[in-house]
Amino acid sequence: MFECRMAKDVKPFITIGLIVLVLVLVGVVGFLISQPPRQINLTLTETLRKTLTLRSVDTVTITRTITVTEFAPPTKKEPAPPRIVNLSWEPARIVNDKIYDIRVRFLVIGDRDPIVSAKLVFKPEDYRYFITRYGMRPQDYEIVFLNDTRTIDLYPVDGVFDSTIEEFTTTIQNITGGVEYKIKVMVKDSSGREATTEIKTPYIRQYENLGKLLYEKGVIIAANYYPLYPDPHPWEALEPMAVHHLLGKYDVRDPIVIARKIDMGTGHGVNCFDIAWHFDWVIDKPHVLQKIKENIEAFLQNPLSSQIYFFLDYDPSGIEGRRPDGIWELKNSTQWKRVLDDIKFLNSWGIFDNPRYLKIYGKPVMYFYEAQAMIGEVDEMLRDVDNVRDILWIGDLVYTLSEPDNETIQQKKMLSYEGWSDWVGSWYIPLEDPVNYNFVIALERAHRIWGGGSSKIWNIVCTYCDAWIRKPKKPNVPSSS
Ligand SMILES: [Ca+2]
Repeated sequence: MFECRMAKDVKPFITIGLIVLVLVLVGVVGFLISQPPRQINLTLTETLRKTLTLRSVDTVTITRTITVTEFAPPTKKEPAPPRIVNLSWEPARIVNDKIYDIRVRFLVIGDRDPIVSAKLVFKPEDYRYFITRYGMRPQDYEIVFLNDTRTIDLYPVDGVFDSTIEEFTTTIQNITGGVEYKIKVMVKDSSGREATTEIKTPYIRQYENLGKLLYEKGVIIAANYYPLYPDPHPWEALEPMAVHHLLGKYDVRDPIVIARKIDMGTGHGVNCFDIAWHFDWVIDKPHVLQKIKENIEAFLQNPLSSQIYFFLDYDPSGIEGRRPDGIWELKNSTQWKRVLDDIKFLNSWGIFDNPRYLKIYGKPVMYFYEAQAMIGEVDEMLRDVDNVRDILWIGDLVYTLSEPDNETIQQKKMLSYEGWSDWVGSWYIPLEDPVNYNFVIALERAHRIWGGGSSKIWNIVCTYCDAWIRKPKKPNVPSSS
C-alpha cells in the first residue's frame, strides 16, 4: 500500500520530468540543427539516437547524420599532375623560304610539388599511308621522308628546377624538312607525376626556294604539272609504267603530295608549274573538267602554292575541222567557238587573276599546245580570244627535228604568237645519230634557225619544252636569260 501510495504520489512528477526531458532533448537537437554542420558531435548524435525512441527525434537525428556526412571535413586531396601551358613554336631562321631553325616555348605549372624534369621530342609526322594507300615502296619511305628525330632534355629559363612554375624555351636547329613535325613535351614533378602535350608544325620545306631566286633574276623555269591522278585519270590507265614514282600512285589532292612537289620543284630551280588544263580525253565531259578544276583548286589552297607561279597549258583538240594529216586549217569562227567558250569559262573562274598566275607584260600566260598544226585564220582566232581576255600565248611551234624548209610559212606562224617553244622531246625519239646523241647540237641549231635573231628573250623550260618569247615590247619585265 505504501509502495502504491508512493507511486501514486510520485507519478505526476515522473511524467512532468519526462516531458521536461523530451523538451530539453528536442531543444538540444534543434540547437544542433541550427549550428554549422561541422560543429556537430557525431558521438552526441549517436547517443541521442540510442537514448530516444521518439520517432520524430529519430527522424531528425538521421537527417542530420546524413548532412554531417556531406559536410564532413575533406579528406586530404591528391595533388594533380603538372600542367603544360602555351606550348608554341616560331621560326627562328628562314633562308629563301626554308625554315632552318625554330624556337619552342612553354610554361609548366605544378599543383603542389616542384618540377624536376622536362623533355622535348621533335619528330616527323608519320606518312606510312603512302605505303598502304599509294603503293609507295617501303624502301623508298625514308628516302622521301627523312627521319630527323631529336630528343632534347630541357632546363628552365632561370636555370634551376626549384619551383612549381618553370618556363622553358629551346631552339631546334638545322631542321631537315620535307615533312610536318610533331613537337611533344613531357614533364615530371618531384612526386613523379607526369604530363604530356603535343603540337604539330605545318609542312617545313626540305629545300631552299631556288626558283624564287631565279625568278628575281629574270629566269622563268617551268615544269609540267598534271592535275589528273587518280581521279579523273586512274594511274592504272598509264600501266605499264617504266618507272616507279617515289611517292607511289599518289592522289594529286593530298596536301603532302602538293607540298612535296612544290618543295622539290622550287628547290631545284623551278619557279612555275605549267598546269595541263585540257586533254582530248576530257573533251565533252564536263564532270571530268570539273574534277580537274577541283584538283587545281586543291593545289592553290596549299600554303606552299604561294611560293611558286603557275600558268595553264591549253589543248586545242576542241577546234573543229582537223584534217586527216593533222592540220587545222582555220577558215571561219565557228571552228574555234570551243576555244572562246573555254577562255570565257577560265576567265569567269577567276584563275587568271590569281596573284600567283604567271603574267608577262601584265598578261596571263597560256601555252598553246600543237600550235604548229594551225594554219589559216590563226590571227583572227587569237584576236577573238583577246576580246574575252588578253592572253600572252606561247605557241608550241618549233620541234628540234623540224626542218624549216618553208620558212615563210613557219615565220608567219610564229608572228601569230608572242612566244614560241622548242619542244625538245625529240631527244628520246629512238633515232640514230646525230639527233639522239648530239641533242645539244641539234637544239642549238633549232634555236639559231627558229630564234630569228631574238636578242632579249625569256627562256621558259617546260620539261621537254624551251619556250622563246619575242623581244619584249616593254622593258618593264625581266628580260635576260
Ligand atoms: Ca626555376
